[in-house]
Amino acid sequence: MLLNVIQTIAPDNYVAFTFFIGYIAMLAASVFFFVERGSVSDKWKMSLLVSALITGIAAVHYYYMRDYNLVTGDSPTFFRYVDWILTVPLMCVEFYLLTRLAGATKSLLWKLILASTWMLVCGYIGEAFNPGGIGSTSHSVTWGVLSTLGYLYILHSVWLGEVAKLSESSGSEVVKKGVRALAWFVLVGWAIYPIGYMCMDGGWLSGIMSPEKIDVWYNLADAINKIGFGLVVYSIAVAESSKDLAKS
Ligand SMILES: *C/C=C(C)/C=C/C=C(C)/C=C/C1=C(C)CCCC1(C)C
Repeated sequence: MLLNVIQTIAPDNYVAFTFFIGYIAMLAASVFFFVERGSVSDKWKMSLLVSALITGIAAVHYYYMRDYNLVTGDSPTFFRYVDWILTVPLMCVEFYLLTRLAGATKSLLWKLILASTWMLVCGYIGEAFNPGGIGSTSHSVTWGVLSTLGYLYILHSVWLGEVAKLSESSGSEVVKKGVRALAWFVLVGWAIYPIGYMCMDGGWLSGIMSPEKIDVWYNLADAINKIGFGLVVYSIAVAESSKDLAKS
């Protein structure tokens, strides 16, 4: 199976190659986060489980996306969005879990989940249902802007709003620094996606990147945002757990 895949990916096919390597990396990260649940204290196990789920769900999608791309040569837009709609709300769950001890409510969790779902549904309509041969700019821009509203809501919450305030009041330097690091992921790592979106046919930056390059770009973004994000959560969990241990 493995040999077969390597044989069918041409050496200059970076798109298929990054889908392939993305699959392995997500799978490895998932196993790592899952196993490491054993080395943190009970109240942090859930955070690591969610990290493992995020990369695990992505691994399954990467497996399909690689095949889809190899067979059709196209961008697996549908699988990509199915992946995002499952994994991005789980990243919102991570913010909730990190600030729960400082008093985060279920309503905060639902607001973040709703904003991320809105962002992705609008983005999918903008990408997948674009009428007209090479893509209509007004369609792409309208849905892109609507999607961005959801993005801005999350960005605001983690930098200045509820999530930021809760982490400030958590009384833990580790949580404060960790949430700030994750907020950087949302600001910089997540911004890679709307840039990719704008480079598509009909987008404001169309023509800058070929569709194949956009796939490589998205694959890179996913690796940073899913594995990197999970590693930050992991380091918070480990640091907080060692504090718990020192106390007991
Ligand atoms: C693991 C996957 C992640 C973190 C995906 C994040 C996706 C986004 C932040 C997408 C955002 C978009 C906009 C803000 C506007 C244009 C449409 C999107 C969906 C690409």
